[in-house]
Amino acid sequence: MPQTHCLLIGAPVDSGQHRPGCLMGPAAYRTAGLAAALQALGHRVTDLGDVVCNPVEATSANPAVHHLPETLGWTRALAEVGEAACVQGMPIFLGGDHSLALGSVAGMAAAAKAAGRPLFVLWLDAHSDFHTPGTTVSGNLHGTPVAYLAGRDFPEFPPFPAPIPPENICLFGIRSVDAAEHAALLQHEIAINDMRVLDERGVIAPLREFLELVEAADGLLHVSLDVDFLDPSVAPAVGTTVPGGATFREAHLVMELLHESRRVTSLDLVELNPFLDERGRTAHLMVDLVASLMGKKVFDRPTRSFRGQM
Ligand code: 4U7
Ligand code: MN
Ligand code: MN
Ligand code: MN
Repeated sequence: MPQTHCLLIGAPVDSGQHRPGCLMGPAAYRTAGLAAALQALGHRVTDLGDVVCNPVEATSANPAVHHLPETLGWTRALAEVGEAACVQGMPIFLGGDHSLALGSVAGMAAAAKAAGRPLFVLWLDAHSDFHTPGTTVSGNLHGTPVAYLAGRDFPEFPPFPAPIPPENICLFGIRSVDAAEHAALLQHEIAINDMRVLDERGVIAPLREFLELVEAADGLLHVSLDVDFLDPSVAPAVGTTVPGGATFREAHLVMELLHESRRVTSLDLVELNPFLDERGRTAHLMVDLVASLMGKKVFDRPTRSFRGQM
């Protein structure tokens, strides 16, 4: 199995929502043994440490929007660090709330553009995160990154480097969509695999359909994993719990299929709030999911003829 150079990028972002704690995420992933888990699979790991945010002064026309200067600062810093990192290997952003993806995906889009390759995004989340700063009611900018990367109206932000065409975006696991997001999603050809679809079809068929598109286009694939993609019964350490999420095995199966595709080039781990965890179980589950994504198998079948091989 070819080795990957994993670049851990700490993004202690807490400004995209109101409940403090996501800033402890990078430390929790390190404590839960993320680097060692990757090294055990034969990968090379470089921990780039935590990124620092310099706020950018700005105001929004929407009075609900809060912490805009911090969010702009993170967006700029993470895009820069991420773009530089993906030349060396696979950036893994350790969040931090989901507003960090405004920067991480911008960095990946800039790099993809420079390389002349199309970028695809798989969004594993309970929420569609399709608000703009103009439509958000909560004012929590962690609910906006998909709209930013799709090229929607973000007057307060730097223009997105290379807006991602809707057919290159796949929402997976969603079960909470606000009215304004719903109306906007109807105008975009984004693949929406909500939990109703996954109940009916399982995770394999819809995910393979998307991965085939990535393969056919020889694309780069960014995966954004929001802890609330998982059911809160297995992943309690999250501020925005929504019942009816992916089970333990569904989530691992998604990761195993992603590994087999060999297509994933960057990853966000977001929304972990260690302050809400139970003896580190959510942090450990997230580390185990990354291990599955990076090649850990339930049982490593040595040959094709081995009984039980698919
Ligand atoms: B997350 C919400 F109202 N849509 O805008 C909002 F339901 O990154 C939630 O997916 C956003 O966790 C959740 O505040 C953002 C809400
Ligand atoms: Mn999210
Ligand atoms: Mn979410
Ligand atoms: Mn959340």
